[in-house]
Amino acid sequence: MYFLLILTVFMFSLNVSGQQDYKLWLRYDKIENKELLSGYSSKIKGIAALGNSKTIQLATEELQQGLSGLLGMKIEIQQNQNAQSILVFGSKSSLDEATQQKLKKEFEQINNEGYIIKTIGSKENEQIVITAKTDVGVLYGVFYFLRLIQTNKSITNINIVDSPKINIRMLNHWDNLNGTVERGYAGSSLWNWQKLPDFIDQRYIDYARANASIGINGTVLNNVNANAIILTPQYLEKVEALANTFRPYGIKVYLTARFSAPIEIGKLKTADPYDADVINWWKEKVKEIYKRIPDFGGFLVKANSEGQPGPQNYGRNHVDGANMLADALAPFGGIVMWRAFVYSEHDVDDRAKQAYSEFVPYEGKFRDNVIVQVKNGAIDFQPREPFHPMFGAMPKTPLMMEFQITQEYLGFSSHLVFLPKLFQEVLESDTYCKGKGSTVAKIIDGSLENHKISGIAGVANIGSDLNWTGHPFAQANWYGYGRLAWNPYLDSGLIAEDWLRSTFSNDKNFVEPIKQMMLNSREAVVNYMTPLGLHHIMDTGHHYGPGPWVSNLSRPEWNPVYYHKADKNGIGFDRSKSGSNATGQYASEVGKMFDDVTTCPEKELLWFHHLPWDYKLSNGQTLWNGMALKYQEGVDEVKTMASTWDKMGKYVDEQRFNEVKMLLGIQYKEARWWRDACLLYFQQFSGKELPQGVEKPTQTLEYFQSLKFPFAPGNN
Ligand code: BDP
Repeated sequence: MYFLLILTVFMFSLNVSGQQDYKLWLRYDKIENKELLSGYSSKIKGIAALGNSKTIQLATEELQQGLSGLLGMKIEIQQNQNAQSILVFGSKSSLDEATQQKLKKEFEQINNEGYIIKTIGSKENEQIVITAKTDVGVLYGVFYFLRLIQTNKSITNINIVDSPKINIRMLNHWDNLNGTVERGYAGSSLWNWQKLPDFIDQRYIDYARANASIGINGTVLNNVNANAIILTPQYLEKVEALANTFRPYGIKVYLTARFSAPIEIGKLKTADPYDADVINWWKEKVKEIYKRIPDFGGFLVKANSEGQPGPQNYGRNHVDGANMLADALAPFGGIVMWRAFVYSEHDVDDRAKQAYSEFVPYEGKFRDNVIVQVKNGAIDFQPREPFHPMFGAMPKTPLMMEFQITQEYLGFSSHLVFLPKLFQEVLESDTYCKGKGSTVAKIIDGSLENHKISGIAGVANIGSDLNWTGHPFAQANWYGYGRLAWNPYLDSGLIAEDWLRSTFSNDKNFVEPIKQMMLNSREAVVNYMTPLGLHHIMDTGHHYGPGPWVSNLSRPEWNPVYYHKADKNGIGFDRSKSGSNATGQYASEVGKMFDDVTTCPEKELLWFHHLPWDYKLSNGQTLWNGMALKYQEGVDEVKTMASTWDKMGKYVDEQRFNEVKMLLGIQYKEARWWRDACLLYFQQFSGKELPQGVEKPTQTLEYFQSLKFPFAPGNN
């Protein structure tokens, strides 16, 4: 009996502890503020659910579960639209004529995924209607409505008309068929290929629901370094099962296509995109996929990049490859997302210039259903990169942004870094391609050139960890990415606040300091890893920790020394006119600004310029002193983050409080590691003492250089 009791208590606590993180931002805890609570309750006496599709059923369950939790009372569902003080929801065609008429103007303003949330009726007979042109639009509206209550916003005389600004809002999973995740730091892949198609893990449903709640509508299931086996019938059956699971949540499935698949699984001798058998093989393959998955999204392709096969193996080019696949997909409405992440060890030109040099000449040559996927940054997802020069350089070609949500270069899942701040900086960058105001956001949402398709991709940070993302705060990066994919003009502060209120607490004394902590976290990581425009100085292979000294890799542009170019005379990569002239790839207003050392923003200084150690920064410090102080500033910020968090115990459950506390401890340790290792290494060239205010390194350079991490995660 005694044993049983202990066991039950233990199991309960295990269960609860697992759930704290697992629920993400969809917690629906009861509203604490009594006044607010009674206000909400008086407006929602019941729910009328109109329609009976699977999606409407899900929306109904979500509303019932959400409101029951938030309001602490059971909410009845009815099918009748005409009762009093109820929340009515359903798509346009399910509403009565009169309501449809009342919302005519609003319906004209939304697209197929948009929604309307509006208070209608007289004071005595008030109703809130959540509606849309499609059932998925209704589901998005339901999540939005729940968020309003979760974050304690008013629902009085509500009038919201909202549509996503980007069509394709996508997660890219770099998941391998063996269950590992390339650059994944949250456990293994969510997809259990072994048990699919017969076993549908609850995790898949929870994943789809979480994505729908932030408007994500596409998922690429497998790694860009693709395995052709995913395209065999054996695996397509499993993909189909996932597609069926995700469909009611408005999520389409996409796959990466290995260019050499016709050889590897098709038994052809070639994968030449001009070969008739190859063309036919892809046509048949696509037909086979659509037979199983009628709403299949299309292919994502990494070709002739980092050793992946591609059209160039046959003397063809990216357009040839992309268009061949596009032609196979076009009859079914599928698209090709062709990645522009290319650089070659045989090209002696600056790596930062290579994607532009290779792709811009293809302007206007891709089929209508091809979208070119451009990484954030011409190098590779660094803590800070200037916006990619391809944005603004190919007006006729829809370009898709690829952000990295998984923290390959930002401390894996042990560092708290709020990425929407980084994303916002990039989205707001002005390319000047059509004069002032031609921001990256306007290019990727298609508004600048009126493109028919527009897209955004985020390399997922999700895995099998109980908390999904490894770090409780990394959930905010998944969440924030989704919110920005829906509306790339959102402010990251607002996103942080919504996330905190939904995930932790609405208490101002918690929200304000922790929001600030999140917003500062991006600059902190830049400072303790790569201040003043430094980049790509992490250790190689696994990318864990600092490695500015690495110089022995076969490809020059894989070595950190290629990027910082530190020597006795100074540090930085000269990409100005006198150097690689990467600045020449930007519109002249932008190029000129970067080119001139006096107008180049200091945060990008060493990205574009090689400068002497005693170069004077705007604050009067020498470059060496200023750089060292920036490293220290980064470390200090992490210390501040940790002490801010330490005061939050009363607002957060013990489990999550302790997790974040321990992780901030790791981050502080690793921030010091970065500072010490980089400064000791660069000091060999500067020959100067560390300035006052910078802590003495805890170890020698030799010690840092001797560290090895053979089992660092994500490097399979
Ligand atoms: C680099 C990653 C590598 C990816 C590659 C890509 O280190 O694992 O395969 O990008 O995006 O950042 O293709």
